[in-house]
Amino acid sequence: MKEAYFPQEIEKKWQKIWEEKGVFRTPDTSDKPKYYALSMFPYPSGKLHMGHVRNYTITDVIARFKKMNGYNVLHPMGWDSFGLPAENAAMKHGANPETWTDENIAYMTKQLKMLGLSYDWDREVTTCKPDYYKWTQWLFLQLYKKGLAYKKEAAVNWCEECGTVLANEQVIEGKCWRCDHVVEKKYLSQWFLKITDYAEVLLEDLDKLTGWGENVKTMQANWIGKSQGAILKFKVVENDLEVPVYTTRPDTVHGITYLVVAPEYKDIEKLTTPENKKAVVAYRANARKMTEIERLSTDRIKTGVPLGTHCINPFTGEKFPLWTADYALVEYGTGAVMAVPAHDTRDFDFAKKYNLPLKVVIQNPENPSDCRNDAYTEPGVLVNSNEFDGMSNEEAKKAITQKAVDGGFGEFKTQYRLRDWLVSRQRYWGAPIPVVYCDKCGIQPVPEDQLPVLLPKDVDFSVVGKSPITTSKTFVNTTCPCCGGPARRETDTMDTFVCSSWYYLRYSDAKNDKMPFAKDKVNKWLPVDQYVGGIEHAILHLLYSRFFTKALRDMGLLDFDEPFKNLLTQGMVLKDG
Ligand code: HQ5
Ligand code: ZN
Repeated sequence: MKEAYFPQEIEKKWQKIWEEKGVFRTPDTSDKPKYYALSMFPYPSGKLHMGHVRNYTITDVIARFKKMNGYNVLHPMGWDSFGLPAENAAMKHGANPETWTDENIAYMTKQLKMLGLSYDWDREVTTCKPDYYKWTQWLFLQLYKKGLAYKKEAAVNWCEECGTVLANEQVIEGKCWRCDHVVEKKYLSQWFLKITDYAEVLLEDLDKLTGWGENVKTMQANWIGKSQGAILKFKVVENDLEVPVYTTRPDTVHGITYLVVAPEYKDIEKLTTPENKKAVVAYRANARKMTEIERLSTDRIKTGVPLGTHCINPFTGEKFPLWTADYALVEYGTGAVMAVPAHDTRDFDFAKKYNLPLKVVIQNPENPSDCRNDAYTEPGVLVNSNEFDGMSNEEAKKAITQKAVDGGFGEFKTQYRLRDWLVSRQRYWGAPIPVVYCDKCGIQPVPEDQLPVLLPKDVDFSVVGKSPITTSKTFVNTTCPCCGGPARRETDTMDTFVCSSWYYLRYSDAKNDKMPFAKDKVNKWLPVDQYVGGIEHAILHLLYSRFFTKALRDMGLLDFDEPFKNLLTQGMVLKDG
């Protein structure tokens, strides 16, 4: 039986030889053309999952194939080792997240090596190590200096189970992406990255990504959610306030029969008459308890209450009532919507329920007497719209907005659904946000030569309801880099997705201790020629990384527009699916 294949012997033998000869080490300089094959690096959650094995085998096959075809192949591996999963698991096992993470990395490394995957282990990156997170913090400071990182008080997504806030992208159908707990709204002061500055170019450049599947591009385009519309301003009859609304249907403006503001609308108290106050206050209290998913659900019966005040339609001079209803969301547009029940399904349902009038302004060309039992939302010709009668509604969108511009009561407005990326987390196991607070000087970035801001080790992991980092006796109190007086360190840490937004750049120069990476090396190796990973990151990691690449390009740190030339989303291996 000499020819039999004994994997235990032959694989060990060759893996040892590969390791000794360093056959998978990638030189930075070579006559061969470069090829960068990358897998999404794992969370060191314990043991490799078969899903990892599939993902990493696909990339390994590609890397070996390219190597045999004469390419200088970069095929690295590392660890996405900060974040809630590690901290939660560590707490569950009564361990410290660092020890727990280190043990998992050691175990999973052994497993990856047993699989014989062709990695250049010299370029390994581990995001929870100070030699890596120093640069995550440094990049945060560069974003801060550019005005792309800022702190603001906002209604944010809160997961009680995880004890932290979440980014919009981490809320999946109203629930936490990690633990499935229902997400609530809370008012907190948090750090954001200004991804919205890049909304237009993130959308436009999707066209350049010919090596990506249409599904991922469509998901990103929908998430960015560009819409072309108008802001129209309505004067209030009872006082001198104005209510601006954002609409994508300015062509229907002559059909407005009421106006709705969100229960959280900033001027709502001033817009409520004394007689209506009691009902409005009760309605708002109830809305606060509802989740966004409940509020937007299409099968829920819409509710609302009148405020008692009125607005004037500047196009017709007509007076119509103001209502509050929870189908208007304060974060979208201006927090107020003009209601045109004849041509909007939600408005139609609401108007039916509360006996509000309906005025047809777009005619269905096939059935001119339509619009009695349902909203007509298709294109058509304007009627009951003064000088715009007979115009096609697409044409009218422009003409009507132009009239508002000329009359000083409106403007053209492009809007995006994308919100800024909330990156602060009230948790221990993450890169500390490198800022301090001084009573005299306010928010002060930590000077670059004082990085990294190390995670403290003297913490109590058994605390509930607050971040373990706040229990450190050595961490919080510090001195102000500006005036030298006493100051407090930021105790929030960064979302793990900040760490993974630039790891693929670090592999090009993994040991650099002067910079996150040298410009010539990053320009040589990037973009990634083939990226392989799960579809679950379509609008999380893959959008954040595109944003980071563009922001770093604009800072002059690199010279390419897109990080991942070809993308293969392999789908997830799941227990019961
Ligand atoms: C799979 C499974 C499990 C995993 N660290 C992040 C991450 O998702 C990636 C960062 C770039 C943001 C696949 C998964 C992903 C890879 C690593 N996988 N089936 N880490 N049951 O450990 O296919 O889609 O969860 O591409 O393994 O997954 S991870
Ligand atoms: Zn100071």
